Amino acid sequence: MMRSEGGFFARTLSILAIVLVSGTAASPEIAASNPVIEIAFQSSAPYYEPPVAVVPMDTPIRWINATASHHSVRHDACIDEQPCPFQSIAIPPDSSFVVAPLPPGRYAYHCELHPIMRGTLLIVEPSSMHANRERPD
Ligand SMILES: [Cu+2]
Repeated sequence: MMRSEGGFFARTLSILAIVLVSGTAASPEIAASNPVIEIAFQSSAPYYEPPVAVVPMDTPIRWINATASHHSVRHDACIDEQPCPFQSIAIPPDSSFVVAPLPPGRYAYHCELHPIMRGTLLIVEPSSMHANRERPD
């Protein structure tokens, strides 16, 4: 009996430890009620980290430039005369760029200054992050 209670407390403590670690990783300036997906510019491949970001549809996206160069974020459709979901100016070092929440879909984007830099946003409905509702019978 004592041993099983000890096991319970050990498991509870390890769960608390995980919560504390993830809480420390988040910036205290970003309240838990307003999560932001963060993507980092990089000077070498894959250039955007993560290169494919899976984002819940109600979540803003922030690109952070910690490199020594200017970079930008431009949706691929903005090159043509198609609707342009998002496009930044050249983002200086130590600056960031935020896009408001987007409708679900796949958004391929690039850096206007360095066309080799390519990334993708996968905007998903929150339910599809947990369960597959389209499972066939
Ligand atoms: Cu760039």
